[in-house]
Parts: sequence; structure tokens; C-alpha cells
Amino acid sequence: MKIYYTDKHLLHSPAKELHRGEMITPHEAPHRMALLLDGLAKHGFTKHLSAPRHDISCITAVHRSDYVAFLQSAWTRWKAAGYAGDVLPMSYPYHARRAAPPQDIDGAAGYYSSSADTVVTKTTWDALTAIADCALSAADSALNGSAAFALIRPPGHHAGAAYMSGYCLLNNSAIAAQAMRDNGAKRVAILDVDFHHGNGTQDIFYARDDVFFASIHGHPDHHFPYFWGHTDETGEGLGHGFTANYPLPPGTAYDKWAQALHAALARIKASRADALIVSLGVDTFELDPISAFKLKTPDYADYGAHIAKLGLPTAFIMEGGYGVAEIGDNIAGVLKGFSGG
Ligand code: Q9C
Ligand code: ZN
Repeated sequence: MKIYYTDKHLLHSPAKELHRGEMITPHEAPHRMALLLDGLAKHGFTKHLSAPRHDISCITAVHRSDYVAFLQSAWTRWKAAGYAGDVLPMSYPYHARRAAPPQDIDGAAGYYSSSADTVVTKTTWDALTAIADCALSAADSALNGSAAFALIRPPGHHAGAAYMSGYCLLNNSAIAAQAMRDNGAKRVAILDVDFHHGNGTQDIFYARDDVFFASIHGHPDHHFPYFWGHTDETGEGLGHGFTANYPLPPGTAYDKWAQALHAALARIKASRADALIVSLGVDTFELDPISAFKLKTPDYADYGAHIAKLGLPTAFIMEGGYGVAEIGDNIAGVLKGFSGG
């Protein structure tokens, strides 16, 4: 298992998170990576590869160029407007009320967002390109015959073509999946095992038949992103039948979760994908502070082994998993289980 890492994730360090009516210390912040690095080291995962710079076209292949321009300029524009803190949107368009963003950066930030938990800091863009390179190198490695893990933060699966959301700004898994397509995979499958529904990834590929998307997650009646992830969301147009959602109730433990996994893996097999992206969030863990499933540490190795049975070139892309001492044990479990112990 090759592991791609960069310490440039430190360049995205939100000052605060707006959470349930309070400004709190962010759940998604550099301390997550510190915990994860420590935990992985205990399991012998100490070797990290650095990723070469990939072309910006790998990013604009799934993200709208006006959104990329927004991410690059948002902090400077926010400061030029005299606003304090990080770029934290709070005014949202009522669905697609206008085709273009307003001139004011506060309004523009809302236009390019779908939840007030995600900010742009002065150096966020530099973090995002460096971690996207890790995801892209993991995809390259998988296609070249070596399974790989992108050990990155911030996560990506809530980011759509033109919006940030749920701590995510660029959709690393979508960028990696698209790169696999562009580098010879005819069909790619994305398996999203993060506790939260991967709405951004679903959205990006919703009308396509070359990227199959399956997500197992907390039911949107109870959990973020609230408006996506129902079973009746199955794709549209050409993409009809290429999205599969497995929403599960709060309190779900591994037996029921694994049933959903087996159903998702059967669908992936049937999709005849020739490469796989795993959106690997471990916020399914029983002690995760913002989630509600009951997976235990040994379950991660078990499901890693099941994923391996697909026999596909595979890139794991880090998504969520928050503030628990076991985050490294759980990621190590998936990687070891996948690699055969
Ligand atoms: N009251 C990932 O795990 N929380 N993102 C919003 C609204 C957002 C989690 C709560 C949680 C996003 C990648
Ligand atoms: Zn999550």
C-alpha cells in the first residue's frame, strides 16, 4: 500500500466552526492529521510518498472554473471588503435563483457554498492543490498496479462542481476518479463509506454512465447533508442506475452496515468497473463525536478484506473521521484488511 502525504494540509486551518448555534473549535482541523499520523505509525505505516504537481486541468475536469477562481481569490476579496476572520458564507441562494454570483464577496461565498461549516482561509488554495496531488498520485499508482492511500485533509466528498460544503472544498475522490477515466479506465466505481452521504460526488457524476457511485451513510432524515442520499436517488439521464444509496438509521452497528456493504459491492461488480475509488471516512466509528453509527475497531479490517475481493485497482482517499484516539487504528485496519492482514 503506497501512502501519499503532504504537510501542506497545515495551510488549511479554520479558526472556528459554526456548529449547532455556536462558534466552536473546528472538528476538521490539523489536529486530526496529527492523531492519524501517530495512529498509523503505531501500525508500521511510517513511509509517506510525496506527490508530484498535477495540472490544474485535473481539477477543472470536475470543478467549474468560476468556482476554482472563487476559491483562489475569496480570501483576498474578503479582506479587501474589510470583513473579519475567514471567508464564512451565510447568505445562500434559494436554489438556482440566479445564474451568476453577486459582486459582493459575502454574497459570492454563499453562491459557492451549501452549508456554513466550511471556510476559506488565506492559504486554503495551496493546501487544496497539494492534497489533490496526493489523491491524483494515489489514482495513478492504482492504475499502475499498486493500491494506494491519499492521507489527506480537508476531506472532499461534500464538494460539488461549484460549491464547498461539509468541511470540503475540492472533491478529491471525484478528481481521482476522473483522472482514472482520463488515464485509461473505461468505467470507474466510487464506494463512499464515510458516515455522511457523499453528495458532492453523487452530484458531479449524477448524469454519467462511466462512473458508478455507491454510498453507505446516516439517513438524511437525521444527518448532514440532509437533502441528499435517499434510496430513490439513482441517477438521471444517461446516469440512470449509476448511483446507489444505502441510508441507515442512527445506531447502526456492523452487522447491518456490512449487509449494505455487500449490496453495494454486488452493484459495483455488476457495473463492470475496471478501477475503484474508496472515499474512506472512518466517522462510522462508535465514538465519533459528530456521527451515529456503532462500528468497532476490528470491523474496519473486516470490511477492508471484503473490498479487496473486488480485485480492482484501488485508491483510498481520506474523507471524515473526527477527534478520536482510534482514528489511526481504524484507517490502518482498512488498509491492512485490504492488503490481506
Ligand atoms: N449542523 C465529513 O465527514 N456538519 N464531513 C454540519 C450542521 C457537517 C462532515 C452540521 C459535517 C460534515 C467529510
Ligand atoms: Zn463524514
